[in-house]
Amino acid sequence: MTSSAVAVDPDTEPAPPSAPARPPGQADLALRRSACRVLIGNWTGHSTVPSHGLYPHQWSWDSAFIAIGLRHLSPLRAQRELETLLGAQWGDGRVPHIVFNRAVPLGAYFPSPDFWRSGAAGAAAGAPAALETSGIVQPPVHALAAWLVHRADPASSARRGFLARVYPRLVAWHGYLADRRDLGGGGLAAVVHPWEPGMDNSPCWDGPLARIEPAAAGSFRRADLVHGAAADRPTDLDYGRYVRLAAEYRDHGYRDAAAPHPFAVEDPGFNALFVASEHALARIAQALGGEPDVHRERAAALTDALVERLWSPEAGQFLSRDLRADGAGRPAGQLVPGRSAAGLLPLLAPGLPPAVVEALLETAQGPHFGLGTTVRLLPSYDLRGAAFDPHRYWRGPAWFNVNWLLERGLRLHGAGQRADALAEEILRAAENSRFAEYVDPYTGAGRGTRDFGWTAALALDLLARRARQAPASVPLPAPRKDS
Ligand code: 2M8
Repeated sequence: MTSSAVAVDPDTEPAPPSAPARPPGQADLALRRSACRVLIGNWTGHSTVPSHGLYPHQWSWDSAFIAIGLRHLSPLRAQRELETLLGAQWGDGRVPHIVFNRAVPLGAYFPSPDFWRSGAAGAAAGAPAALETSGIVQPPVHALAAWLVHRADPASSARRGFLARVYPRLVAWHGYLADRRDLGGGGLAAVVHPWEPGMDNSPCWDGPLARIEPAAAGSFRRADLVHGAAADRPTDLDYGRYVRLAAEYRDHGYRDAAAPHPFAVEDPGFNALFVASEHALARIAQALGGEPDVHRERAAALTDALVERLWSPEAGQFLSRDLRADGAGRPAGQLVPGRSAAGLLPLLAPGLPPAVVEALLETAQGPHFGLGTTVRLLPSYDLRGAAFDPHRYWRGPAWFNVNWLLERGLRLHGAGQRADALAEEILRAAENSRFAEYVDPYTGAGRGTRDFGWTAALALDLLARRARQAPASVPLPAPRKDS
């Protein structure tokens, strides 16, 4: 595939208020209203739940995506969404993947606060005593979200000192990832639980997970099956392994230097978001009159490490690196052969070598991902992979956040027409599926829970982009003489 337009940096596009606006059509207005209804319904007073049933607390990367959409509805709420999350940051800089809402009954979600025991078990790592959180993390989308939220309403952001308050916390968060999570010593952040890269049940984790002794089936009670179909959700065996890994980390005080981390993987999606957010931190530093170069340098070093450690010229995409031996004779430090959509997300990095960009664009449209050819939306896993399943959670379905990120990456690297087409499909699927958690990549049919937070938020964001973009490509009707 060749790039279809001049590269556009989505972060330097005109801020919404100064951009030319097309009056949105009736269909866009209706979709916008529905998306706003979801975001208003999922708001709890200080943050937004992904879904009241399946995920009734605050999730880390969900909140970042939600803030990106919420900024079009209420910039103030979007700021508070991120402030609430960052208010639960630990002393060592980690931003926990769940911030629990004490008003929600304990049994509503598993693993619940009494499993994580953050205040007691995480004391040495600086877990806040007054809040209940998990002890693992999720991808660092937050600085990118903070920058986009600021740009939606720079005046209220400045008045509230939003950037000045979140900047040191975001710096500490990135510092945690760079200093404590570089378990491979090659300059990338490693994830230590399959929930950390956010693509929990990816077939890429099957190998690294196989060496984990699962927690006994009767030792925990899943809450997810009350809300989701068993055929769509992870198996009990996988859950047993998730529980074992989290319990072991907890029992080592969530201290990365002490925990054995039998699951330790460098994920290209996680690190691509680290790069994008480090670039956003540079912009935030500049806006605050501070020093952006340190962030630019880290972004460049991370980009180099991504290419050096995770690029596979044979696959034409990035792969994960398993930092541990598999117990069946495979040594530590091997690339995991499975093709996850995470391996295309480094398109979010502006400084990639052109040959890598070209190969990624080809792979996205080729037989493994079928973008613009066999599927409507980018699947989460290789269409040709033996483990591909269009319905089971992260093993093939299309997710709205991943597609939104890809849309952004395509635009960044000059594939504007492909990005426009993808945005249309995202909006169509969001509307037709009632803001589903994920969809069948071939048909767009909704799966998982509905009225899902980031689906509504990112649809709102794309609608706002469409309204800004339209004058360039769609001629406006001539104004009536008398108006
Ligand atoms: C899913 O993960 C949670 C655990 O964190 C779960 O299955 O219970 C994933 O899709 C994850 O990426 C997402 O952040 C979370 C909440 O939407 O749900």
